[in-house]
Amino acid sequence: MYRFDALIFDVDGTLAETERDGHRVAFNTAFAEAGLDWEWSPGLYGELLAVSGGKERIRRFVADRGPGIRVPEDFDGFVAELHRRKNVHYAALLRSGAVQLRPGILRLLRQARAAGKRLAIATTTTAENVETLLECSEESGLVGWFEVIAAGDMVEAKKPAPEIYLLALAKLGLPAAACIAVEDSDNGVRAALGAGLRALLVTVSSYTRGQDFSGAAAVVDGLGAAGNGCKVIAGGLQADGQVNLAVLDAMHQRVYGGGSA
Ligand code: XBP
Ligand code: MG
Repeated sequence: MYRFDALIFDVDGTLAETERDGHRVAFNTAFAEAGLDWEWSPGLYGELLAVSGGKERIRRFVADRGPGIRVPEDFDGFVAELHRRKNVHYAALLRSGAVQLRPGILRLLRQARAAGKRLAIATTTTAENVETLLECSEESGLVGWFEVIAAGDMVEAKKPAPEIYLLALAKLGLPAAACIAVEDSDNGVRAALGAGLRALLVTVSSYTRGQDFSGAAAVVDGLGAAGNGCKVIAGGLQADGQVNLAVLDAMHQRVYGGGSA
């Protein structure tokens, strides 16, 4: 009944607010464990998020600190190990319940599944991190709902490059016009648009408020949940407090004017 075939979701900031109380805290724990005196405050972390990808973020931080900073000779190995330990701490945080799915996510996923829509993920983080996040939700077996998980180092260039979305589309075997993408950041918007995904909804997250989402079909402050309705920021959606499949279908129609190819 709806004229699109699949929903493709970003993860960090979109499925859940993972950054401040998840990845950031885990990075700091890994730094302390490695004997480094690095501390990423919530504010500094917001600036560092301009670089997507945890390993890439560490590299940028080191580069920005200039020649004064002492790093081991095997810099690649050092970054890889720090990042591996960060993800061990991140998984523990997820299992402790430090991060929840955003309001309305499960509602929309359940509706999509009931309507036979295909679900995919296109993320900068690792597949393991995605799986742990989904496994920690109240919906058991949620990870199995996603037919495609395009993640992390499966591609050479991370967002804002379009590669991860192109990979998700290739794995789905669908043209961009048959899909709706949901993102939370400017880097994500550029990646999705670069892959031709014009039916693109932005659900702004705590770190991305105020970013430039030009080109997105619509911008909301969330998907909305009972007693916690969403606000439409741009794009004129008739969401009436909650983004559901009918709202997304209307957005898709507006972008493609009736055809889906
Ligand atoms: C999210 C990211 C990720 C996470 C950490 O971007 O940039 O780097 O901060 O993930 P997006 P890793 O939401 O656009 O995918 O440390 O596992 O890379
Ligand atoms: Mg994101």
